[in-house]
Amino acid sequence: MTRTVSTTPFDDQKPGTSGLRKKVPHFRQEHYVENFIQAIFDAAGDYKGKTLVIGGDGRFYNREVVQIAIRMAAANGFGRIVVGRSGILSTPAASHLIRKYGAFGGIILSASHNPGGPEEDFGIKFNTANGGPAPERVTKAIYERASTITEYTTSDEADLDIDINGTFETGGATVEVIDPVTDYADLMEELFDFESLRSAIARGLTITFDAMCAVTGPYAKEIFEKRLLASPGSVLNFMPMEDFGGHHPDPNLVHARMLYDQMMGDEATDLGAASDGDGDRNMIIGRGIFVNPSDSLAMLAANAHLAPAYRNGLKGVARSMPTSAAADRVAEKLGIDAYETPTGWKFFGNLLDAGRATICGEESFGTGSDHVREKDGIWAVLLWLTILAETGKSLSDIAHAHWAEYGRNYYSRHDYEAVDTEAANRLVEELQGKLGSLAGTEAAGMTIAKADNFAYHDPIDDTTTENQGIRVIFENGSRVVFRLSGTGTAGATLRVYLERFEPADGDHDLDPQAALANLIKAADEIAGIERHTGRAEPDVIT
Ligand code: G16
Repeated sequence: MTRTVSTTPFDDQKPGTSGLRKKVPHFRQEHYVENFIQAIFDAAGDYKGKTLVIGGDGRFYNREVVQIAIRMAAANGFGRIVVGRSGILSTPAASHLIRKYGAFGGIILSASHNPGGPEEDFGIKFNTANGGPAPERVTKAIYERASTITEYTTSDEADLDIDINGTFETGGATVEVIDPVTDYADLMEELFDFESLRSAIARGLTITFDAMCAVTGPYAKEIFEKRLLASPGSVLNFMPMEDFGGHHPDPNLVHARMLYDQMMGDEATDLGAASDGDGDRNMIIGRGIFVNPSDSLAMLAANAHLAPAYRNGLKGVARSMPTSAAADRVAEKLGIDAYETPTGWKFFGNLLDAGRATICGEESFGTGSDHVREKDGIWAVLLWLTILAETGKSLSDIAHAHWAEYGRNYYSRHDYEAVDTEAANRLVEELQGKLGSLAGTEAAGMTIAKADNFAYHDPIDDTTTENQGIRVIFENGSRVVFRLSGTGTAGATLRVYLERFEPADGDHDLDPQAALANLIKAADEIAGIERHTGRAEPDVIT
């Protein structure tokens, strides 16, 4: 029976860079989940009788919220609800299903790369009919609705058995529980030449994929080991766990250290890759070489034509502002447009929908294409595998040839995590206050050419988004960007993005931290990082 429940609003249901992310105990407060889901439905428009996709990355609390979401979706009048078996869907797979089934949208339960467990993180995100994260205007409307909500609609229907595929009728809606992997794996077979990848693997091309005890395990097993016949054991940590085995499912040099160490040693395979909690991020490592995400984006764009889906070329390339400009150089050579957007995959949606960009990427280990409207970890790995298979070259050779052609954008991101929020805000305010007077001054012996706070004008819907990160650009072309993360759940995370260009005929084999040493010094001089945060060193360097 459908029933209306009285509630009072919470004042903190403001979606961040990617949905609402909080600690599990916070989400477990009475009405907290229901309020937010109702706010999504109320803000999202006319969905009566339409299809909703529901799934998540399998983290702790996923199963309970899937049942709540099913009950509420049915009670609110959705006609059809498509759920990944056991409540599982990787974020790119959910994006694909929304598009494939012509759904009104999807609710994706994930806190991405953040840790999981009873005291750890949880998240709820709404994706719209194009398969992409809800744009700013929708997330704003959700927040406004959540801030004034007085009731939500649910039902007394019992929990459904979501551990078997099948079709159920509940609360006036049809619920389809489907295999979470098949549609996605089939899509990958359409984009890439699996036959040719299989023969390259049979000839000896090897891969190690670390699923980090997160959602991509079953996807990677199916695609790499079952369909491409990579040797059993190529996929590591493939059993999704509610707490990700106690680790951060964050594919970077700190949290995917085991894979990194393997790839730097005698046990290295031709390609090493990892993805995150919900399967949208990727980390790429070759034998003895880590490729940072900004370079990976540029190299994928330069070589994408080797895969059937991109044989006819790219329409454009887009990157988030803090991502290095390496991809811009490729776009210039290819004679296609390059776009610079704020951090957040949602900003790529319009460009992809309008056919302006084919490949997008971010420094935060995200790359994807117009096949879905989310970044896609396994897609990036398959494109790299294709490049290795088609060229017969090592990843190191490909990277060095790339830098010899385009030059190298030495790049690193320094994260200061769980910083006192007030201290972080003071740092940003102080920086903002002196933006106008920085040009012409020196830091670490380098002259500042320009400093601003990045604003983005969307060429498709004409909206402007301001305050997206403070950029300090030096006369020698180097750059430091300061931004506060929009995905953390404890205090503030200060991100400092560092970039220095080394021309095509320069030295491309420096340790990035050494190559950027002067810029690191300049960043502290300009922003007073240690003075404000009390931290002499970042917590995570990628
Ligand atoms: C999300 C967004 C990305 C963004 C990243 C980091 O990724 O989808 O677009 O680059 O967060 O954001 P921030 O710097 O604000 O923490 P994910 O993988 O967490 O969904």
